[in-house]
Amino acid sequence: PVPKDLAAEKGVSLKGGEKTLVREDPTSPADPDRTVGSQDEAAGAKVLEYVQRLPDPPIGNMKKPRLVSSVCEKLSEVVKGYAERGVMPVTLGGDHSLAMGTIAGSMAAYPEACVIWIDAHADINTPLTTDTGNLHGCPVSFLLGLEGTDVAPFNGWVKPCLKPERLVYIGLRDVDPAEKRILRENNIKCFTMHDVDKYGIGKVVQMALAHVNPRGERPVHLSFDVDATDPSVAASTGTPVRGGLTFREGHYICEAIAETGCLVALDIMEVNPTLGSENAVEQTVAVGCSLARAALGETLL
Ligand code: DIR
Ligand code: MN
Ligand code: MN
Ligand code: MN
Repeated sequence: PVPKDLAAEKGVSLKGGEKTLVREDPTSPADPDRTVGSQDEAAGAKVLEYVQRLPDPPIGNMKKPRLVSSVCEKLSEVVKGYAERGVMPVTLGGDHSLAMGTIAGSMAAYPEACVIWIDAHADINTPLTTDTGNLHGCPVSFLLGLEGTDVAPFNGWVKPCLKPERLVYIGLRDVDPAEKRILRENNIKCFTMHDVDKYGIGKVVQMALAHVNPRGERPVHLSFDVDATDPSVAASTGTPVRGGLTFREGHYICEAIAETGCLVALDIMEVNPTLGSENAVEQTVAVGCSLARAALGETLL
């Protein structure tokens, strides 16, 4: 369950309901709502299976736009459903384009939420600026509603839901020229690896939180791309970049956010078990799980 004070403050209620936030464990057999998520997930799996079989030629530069859009739309509904019930959605992925869905879902349940994006990359290309056409390089631009993002199939469901001042990055070290321009023009706060070296991770996280959540009253969505960590820490990922966060720096970020008591949603992204040696896969999966546990407060006393 999300922190009680946050949940109570939002006063979220179930659809059509007199019932307010479920604070107990919603997976308990006594809870009549326990199947809601799994029904959604089953439907989501069917959507994925169906859409994967459809031809999905590029639209402009975007690769697999229909597949990505359908999966993210379904995911946003599942995440929103959990968040509205006061349960913390933890999404383990997977392509970071999925954050379009998870953050859309979080923002629907908690419009005042802020986003902390941990990544080697800014993932803020638009359909007009992307060179690779990979949508995992673009999710942030859709959430912000930047120029060029009002395109099918995404404009069928993604609405601009995130303000640039509610977003902060940590770990950046591979940002495209067009992305740098977008970050500058929108005045988005970024802590690169240079800043981590300069200030240390403790100060960086403190400054990042002071930027997006100065009074500690906003719900926090943490979107953690494992490629933010160094390839020696998490190698089985699609676009590794040397010079990343250490194992401890990655965990420190998660712990410090857990400590705020404001975390309402978590993504651990870009763990790809089809890449790298068996050892690399085992280590990357273990690191992903460990980061998730740290964000949920496991390592705090
Ligand atoms: C590059 C790489 N900026 C792109 N981005 C990655 O494809 O748009 N993002 N790898 O995760
Ligand atoms: Mn990413
Ligand atoms: Mn990345
Ligand atoms: Mn990526």
